[in-house]
Amino acid sequence: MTRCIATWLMAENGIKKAKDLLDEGKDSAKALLAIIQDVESDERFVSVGRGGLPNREGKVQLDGAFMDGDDLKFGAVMAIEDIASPIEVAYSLKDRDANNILVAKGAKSYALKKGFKEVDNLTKKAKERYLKKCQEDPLKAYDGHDTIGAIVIDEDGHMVAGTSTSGLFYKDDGRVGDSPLIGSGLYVDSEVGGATATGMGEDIAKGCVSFKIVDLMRNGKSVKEATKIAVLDFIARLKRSDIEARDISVVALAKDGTFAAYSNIPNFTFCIDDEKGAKVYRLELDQNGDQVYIEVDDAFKSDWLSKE
Ligand code: SD4
Repeated sequence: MTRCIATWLMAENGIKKAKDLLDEGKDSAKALLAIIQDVESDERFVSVGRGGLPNREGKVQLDGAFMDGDDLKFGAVMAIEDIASPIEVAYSLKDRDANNILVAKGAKSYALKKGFKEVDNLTKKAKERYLKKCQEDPLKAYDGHDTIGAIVIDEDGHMVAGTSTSGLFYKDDGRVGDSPLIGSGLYVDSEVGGATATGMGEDIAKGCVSFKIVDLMRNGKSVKEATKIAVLDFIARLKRSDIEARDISVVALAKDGTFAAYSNIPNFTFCIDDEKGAKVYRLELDQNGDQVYIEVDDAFKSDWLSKE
């Protein structure tokens, strides 16, 4: 059995590529990179990779992380500029004994020394989007940002997880969200399963939500229960401090291939490969707050893709 899951319907094409690679016998890391790089390089997706959402200063600063569930090694880059694929740089860092989280200038100079190409991530469209945003009043940082987060299991039971994002639109220079933080934006352990989050990083990071989901599974909860409990308990905890949780959405994959999603927003979508191929589902909650997955149709997809 092999399986891939990823946040948002933008992952559909990448999931197809990953499934083909897994069917050819390639390992989970190759498949995960295929999912995330497909999104990073597709300029229709304005919140990941090239053409990502600029910060307040008009710079595209990207975050990404890779985690290996067999040995728990990881690599991460934060606020990296002028590099097209943060996930690939993060992946290249994971086997280092030290110095495997790099930020900003240090991350870029490492990447250039490693042979990654310097590119201008502020595409014409990203610049136009930024200039329009500058004229809005009041300026609001939180808008139209979706992170690609993915988890893959290969035929050997080797699990990996990864994330890539430009983070919040119009964020402060140097701001980092949950996505490249191990335990918050992603976590995976091949002995148990993996989870990844998308939404408001400043909230998600307070609860180490991805680690929490894996921990609940480790302690006997099903993947469906774990995602629901982790998100709802965390929202309740924030409420006890008078904090209204902003967007939190998660997907998770157990080592047996079962999967789940949970969210506190409407129309959270995710992609999964099953026996019949890549599928895109929209999450709904029933009257008990339990997850129902509805396959999305082409009209929903084109509507979503046409939104900026
Ligand atoms: C962040 N969690 O930088 C990311 C943004 C995101 O859906 O995932 N948005 O906070």
